[in-house]
Amino acid sequence: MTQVTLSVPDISCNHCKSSIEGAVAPMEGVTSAEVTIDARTVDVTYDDQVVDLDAIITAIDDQGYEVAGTRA
Ligand SMILES: [Cu+2]
Repeated sequence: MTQVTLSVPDISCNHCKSSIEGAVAPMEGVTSAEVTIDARTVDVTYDDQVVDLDAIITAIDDQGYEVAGTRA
């Protein structure tokens, strides 16, 4: 399993949280997706044999949120 923390500066409220979690969590290969509103981050755990990070970033992008970067 791969764990990544994505920085998404436009996260501001519970709506953002549910939009992003609702888009990423159901993806094939994603084990968990959790938005921390205060930190404006998305913690994602995924199987990189099944889904790649670009696809996860695209899914967040499709919800209208730009991923500014990753944190280790
Ligand atoms: Cu919001």
